[in-house]
Amino acid sequence: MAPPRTRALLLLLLLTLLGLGLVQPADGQDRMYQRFLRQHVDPEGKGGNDTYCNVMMQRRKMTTRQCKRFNTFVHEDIWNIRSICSTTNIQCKNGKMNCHEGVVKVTDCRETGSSRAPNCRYRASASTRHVVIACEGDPELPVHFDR
Ligand code: 5FA
Repeated sequence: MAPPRTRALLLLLLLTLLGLGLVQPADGQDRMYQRFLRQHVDPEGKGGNDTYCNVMMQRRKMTTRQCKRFNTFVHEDIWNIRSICSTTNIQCKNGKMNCHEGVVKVTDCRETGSSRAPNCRYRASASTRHVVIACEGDPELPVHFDR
């Protein structure tokens, strides 16, 4: 067993790394997965029009402090989305290699110029397109919508 001073220093180091976000507790990945589901997954929704974006961006809590500028909702079963995590790794925008590409049905919501929180206003664009998501963990789960 390490002496008390060493243990205190190790604890301090761990807390510093946690604070800097350089290490994540085990449930960090689950939190990111839940955040991904809230922000990007709507299997039942047909989407496609401005009203859908205006309502969903508010309902999914992306308009509280400020209007999120751009957000994509994916209209696919969560298992289809999760299966993208098992395709070939590609590079994410941040340079990491934990991204994966798939083709899915989406509604892209882009904030209009005249929008002010909490009354955020969006233009919708519906398509079936290539998307790139980042996955983490074992089993790998989607944690970030890259592009
Ligand atoms: N993040 C970024 N790249 C990641 C990667 N390769 N693997 C795991 N996590 C990754 O970052 C948004 C969040 O995604 C951060 O918590 C980052 O650590 C993580 P961003 O894309 O750099 O910022 P942004 O302002 O473009 O993203 P947001 O608008 O918040 O949301 P997005 O819809 O773009 O992404 P989201 O699905 O992560 O919310």
